[in-house]
Amino acid sequence: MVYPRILQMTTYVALLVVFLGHISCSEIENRSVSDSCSTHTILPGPKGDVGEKGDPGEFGKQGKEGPMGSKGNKSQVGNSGDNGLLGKIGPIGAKGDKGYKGTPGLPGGKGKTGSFCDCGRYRKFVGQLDNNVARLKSSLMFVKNVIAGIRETDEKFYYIVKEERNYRDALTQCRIRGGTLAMPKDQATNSLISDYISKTGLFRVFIGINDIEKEKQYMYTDNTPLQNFSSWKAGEPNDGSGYEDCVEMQSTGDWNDVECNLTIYFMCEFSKKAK
Ligand code: GN1
Ligand code: CA
Repeated sequence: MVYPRILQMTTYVALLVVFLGHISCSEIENRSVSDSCSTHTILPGPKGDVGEKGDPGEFGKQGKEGPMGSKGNKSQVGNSGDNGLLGKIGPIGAKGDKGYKGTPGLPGGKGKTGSFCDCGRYRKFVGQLDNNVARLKSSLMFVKNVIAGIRETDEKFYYIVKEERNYRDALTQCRIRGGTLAMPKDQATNSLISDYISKTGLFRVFIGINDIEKEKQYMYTDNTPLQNFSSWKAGEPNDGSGYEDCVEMQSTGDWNDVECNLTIYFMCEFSKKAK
């Protein structure tokens, strides 16, 4: 690339010499000093030697930013990450199937020699016990019903105290004995008590009902109100004297309100439950 350029420059120099030659001859002709120009043809000299190699050029300007390169190839698989956090506890699984039956255990040691059972004697003894229990029950029944003259249900004993007392004293006497005035709360109990009164040859006894706290609001002595049951005589309670706040039961089973200061026999009841 350098040599053609040098040749080109050499050609320019030769042409310049020819041109100058013409100029000088014209000037000479104009001055008429010499005729050598008109008589001598100036020929180009021989081709010069190749010039020295030029100095390196300056650094060129920075080129424009090239277009975006194409997508690179997929790289290698990365290293494994760190272990994740422990997950939440899952729901309770379904019940497993029943396991197989285990193998039988080893036989136990030989037992001690048994003693002779005199079963006949035991049977006889038990039979005698049964007889004694029956006789005791009979005796107890006699004492309760004839001597003491009491009545009972599965839950309670009832006892008529043949002492004439007003209502408050009657209640106190029952409590001293460990009970309270009788509280008939259903027809069966009411009938048992009325039968007891009539069989004893009595007409009336105090029972544990009154409206002392509030007129017409009858309460049992355990501070519970009358609920689904009552056995008032026709026309009662009438608060006849204006002071009839306590209740008697008559031999018919009917109830009547009477004055609390009336002194009559009374019926106590006792719970069979251990306190
Ligand atoms: C009795 O005795 P008399 O009739 O005044 C009874 C009242 C009854 C009334 C019914 C102490 O009163 O409680 O409601 O009969 N008083 C006594 O007629 O027994
Ligand atoms: Ca009355």
